[in-house]
Amino acid sequence: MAIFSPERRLWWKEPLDRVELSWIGIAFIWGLVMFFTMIYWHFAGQQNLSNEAYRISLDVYAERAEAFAAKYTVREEGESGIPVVHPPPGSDAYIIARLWEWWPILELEKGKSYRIHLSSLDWQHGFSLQPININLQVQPGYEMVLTITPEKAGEYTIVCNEYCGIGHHTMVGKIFVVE
Ligand SMILES: [Cu+2]
Repeated sequence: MAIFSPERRLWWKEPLDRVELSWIGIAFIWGLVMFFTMIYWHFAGQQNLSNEAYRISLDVYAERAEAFAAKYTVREEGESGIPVVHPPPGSDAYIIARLWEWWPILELEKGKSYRIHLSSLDWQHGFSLQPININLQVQPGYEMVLTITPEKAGEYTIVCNEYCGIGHHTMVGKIFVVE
């Protein structure tokens, strides 16, 4: 403990000890390794989505999503009558995040790719697709576009993973993947 001044007052001018220098070297190299791993993992890790993002106004996004749903709705689901939309393979699909729902429900075909557009009409929500664990922040004014090819048929759940108010826990959506 440095209660008393060091005996040799100019201790900071002394050469680095070998051990100290080694640790600085190890920490520096490890920092570099982690930095480049971050870049490498973006491509190799199959964990991050190489997504696209565009600025878009709320009105334009709402209009496109509603037109999309009006065009491809095949049925309605649940008490709230939320539309189930089945877009043609290879096309663009829209999901609106808002207090407190993911609208509409998508029905996609297995093995076909789609461009999924995501945006919020109020404030920040978190898109979390379960159980495959794809996570994206959803912001008003920006649309995130992800190109996906579902590999397994079944029912997927979208949960909101950014706290967005009193109904946050009820903000659950669905994507069906059919054969
Ligand atoms: Cu939310």
